[in-house]
Formats: sequence, C-alpha cells, structure tokens
Amino acid sequence: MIENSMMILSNNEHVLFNRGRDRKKERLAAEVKKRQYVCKIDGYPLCYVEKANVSGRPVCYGNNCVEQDFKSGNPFFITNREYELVEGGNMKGQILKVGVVGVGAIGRTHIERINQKLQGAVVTACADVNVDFGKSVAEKYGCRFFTDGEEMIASDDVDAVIVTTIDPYHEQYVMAAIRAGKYVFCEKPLAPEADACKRIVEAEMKAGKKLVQVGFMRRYDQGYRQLKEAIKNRTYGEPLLLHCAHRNPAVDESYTTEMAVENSMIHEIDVLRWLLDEDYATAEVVFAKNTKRTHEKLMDPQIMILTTKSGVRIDVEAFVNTGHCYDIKCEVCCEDAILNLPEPSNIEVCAQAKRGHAIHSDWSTRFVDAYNTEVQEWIDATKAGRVDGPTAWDGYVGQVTAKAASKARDTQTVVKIEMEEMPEFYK
Ligand code: ISE
Repeated sequence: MIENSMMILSNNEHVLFNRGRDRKKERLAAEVKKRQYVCKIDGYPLCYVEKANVSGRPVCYGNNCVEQDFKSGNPFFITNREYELVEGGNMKGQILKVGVVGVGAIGRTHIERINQKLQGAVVTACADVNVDFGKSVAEKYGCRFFTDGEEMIASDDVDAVIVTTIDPYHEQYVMAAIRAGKYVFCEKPLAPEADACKRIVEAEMKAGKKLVQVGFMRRYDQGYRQLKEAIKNRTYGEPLLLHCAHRNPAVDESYTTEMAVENSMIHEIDVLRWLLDEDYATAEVVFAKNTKRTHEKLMDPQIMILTTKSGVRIDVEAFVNTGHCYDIKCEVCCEDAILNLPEPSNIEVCAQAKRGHAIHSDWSTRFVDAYNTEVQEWIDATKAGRVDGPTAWDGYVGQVTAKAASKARDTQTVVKIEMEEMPEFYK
C-alpha cells in the first residue's frame, strides 16, 4: 500500500501502527519504525507519526487522533475521513513541535488542548522536576520526557516552549528559550518579582527579537474583546469609571493576603490596561469586613483602586471565599452608556418554582474558550514568526503595578506607579 512515499486509504479504514494482526497493519508498523509521516486530511496536516524516541514504538502525535492507546503499547489513530500519509519528518512550518516545562494541572490542560482540540501543533516533549510523575505524563501523551527543562528547550525535539512550572522558575526557563532563540509562552505571572521580569525584557531586547508571550488569557475572552471594540471606537464616548469584581468560591490555606492582588487581581491589572489602552498612575488597596470563611493569613474581601494616567478610576473587588461561585464582573461607565461584560451563556431552567441558569464555579471552565483561543493564536503567530499576544513588557508592567498595589495595601496609602517609558522594541 505504500507507494511513492504516499499512501491513500479510504473512509473508515482503521490503522493500527503496532502489533496489528492483519498484514497491512504490520507492514505499516514496520514502515513507521523507519520513517516519519505527516497525516493529511484534505491536504491539511493534522498529525504526524514517527518512531518514538524513548520506547522506539511508532507514535501518532496530534489532532484528529480519535484514540491513542499508549498504555497498552498500541499507538494508533482512527479517522472516518479520507487521509493521506506523506513521508517526511521535518514538521517545521507545518506542525509546531511544542515542549512543556512543568506538567502540573495547567501544563497538562495545555497538552490536552494542543493535542486534542487545537490545530497545527503537537506536544513532542515535556519536563518536570518530579521525575516519576513527569514520566507518567509523557507516557500518557506519547511525548519524550526530559528531567532537565533547559535540555528540553535546547533540543531539536521542540520548536517552541510552554512554561507552566511554579512561578519562581518561570524566569529560568523563559531565559533558556530566549537563549535558544525559540518562541515561548509563559503562564502568568512572567515572574513573581518585577526585577526578574525586567531581566527577561532586557534579555529579549538583547536577543533582538520578540519571542515571549505571557499567559494573560482574559484578553482572548469574547466578552472582553467586545468591550475592547466598543471602548476603542469610542462608540459610547470616553470611558470614565470601571467597577469590577473577581470572586472565587474558595481558596486554600496557602492563599495569603498579598495573593488577592498578585495572583488574582493581576488579571484585572493586565486586562483593564489593555481594555483602556493606557498605563496606571496610582494604586490603593482597602479592606472590607473580613468574611467568616477566611483564615489568619488572608484578609478577604479587599478592594483595589487604580487610576489611569488620563484619570479613569477603577475599583476591583477581590472576594476569594464567596462560598458559592466564580464570578467575574466588569462594568464600564462611559459618557453615553454603561457597558457590562457578558457571561458565557447557559440554558435557562425553570423548575421547582425557580427560573435561572447555572454559572461557573471555577476559572478553568469560565475561561476555557479564552484559553483555547489564546493557545491557538499563539501557535498561529509562532508559526508565522510573530508575537501577537501580551509581551514580556506587558508582563513587566503587570508586576510593577501589582507590587505598587501590594505596597499600597501594606502601608494603607495611595502609591504612585513609576516605571520607564515602553521601549521602541515593544511598540
Ligand atoms: C488563579 O491563579 C487564576 O489565575 C484564576 O484565573 C483566578 O481567577 C484565581 O483567582 C487565581 O487564584
């Protein structure tokens, strides 16, 4: 069946790349052991198949692999559409090979969205300090495991990098990606300290090319994008005042007072600056009466007050132990209208003498579409050789602002937000 390095199979044929009983399957397994293939449907590359680095087994990476059974040692894919397998291992420009450093919850979610939902990329490698766990993740998703994240970043197995380690290690791996000249997507925050963000900005400028994107996913939420459009066009006049809320159902005992700004409201710090397209001038944080659901190290709720350079006034309530919901609000008072962030919709249910609709109880589901759009746009921009999303500079500004707000909270004063002008490089 394999002729001139191309194989066409018809609809509904199942291909098993290993230990198949019938001859065709075995022949294909043997071929795959020697070569790499791109699997195309309608000429569009959807996944690729190659001999796995570690196990030596043929592995199918990528989208449209309806099933991948790595555990049993039988990697295969099933498609009910006509496809072709085109020989040729160099995926550059076709499918982006992504390496993920840090495979905790968000890291694994990104692996799944890239391999199962999005187009144009596959996760080919991962690294984690927890070796046993990291290996099990690599086995599950059929990618190569590295104990050393920097080695993974430098390796030919990856074209681009996602950093989802714990925050203090972001700088190390983002810097390694810059050294390797590879595009890197780093979950928020870029680094916990503003100085570390500044070092990243300087290294990127020295390297002479924008490579870094920060994972501020709210910029990809359809609701915020609609608000941005209305504000940018001044459809309803100048924005004057914003009332926002960031409510979580609960946090654990490791969540402390400063995290309300630096872990939660950091999202508002970024997205509102992007919405209004201007920097902040001052920050202040005041407390409300403490909830009974909090603990000794957390003052909850809190209100952060920001003013922008042109004088727009913003208040953001962070209430992270509401006990009942994940609720994100953003009301923009403009000269001619009041604009409100829409919620993702859910069916209205009328039952037991009540009418209503469910709301989200967790950020990962509330913003799932935003995450998918964010990572897809990162893949597309990376393949086109661009950074379209929040830059290292945005990451730096976010941390400078968060630190000013933290100082304002600790001193109970209004703190001026000071930083240098945005370098030409980022304009
Ligand atoms: C969490 O770390 C996030 O980033 C979520 O988006 C946010 O809503 C939550 O408050 C944070 O703890």
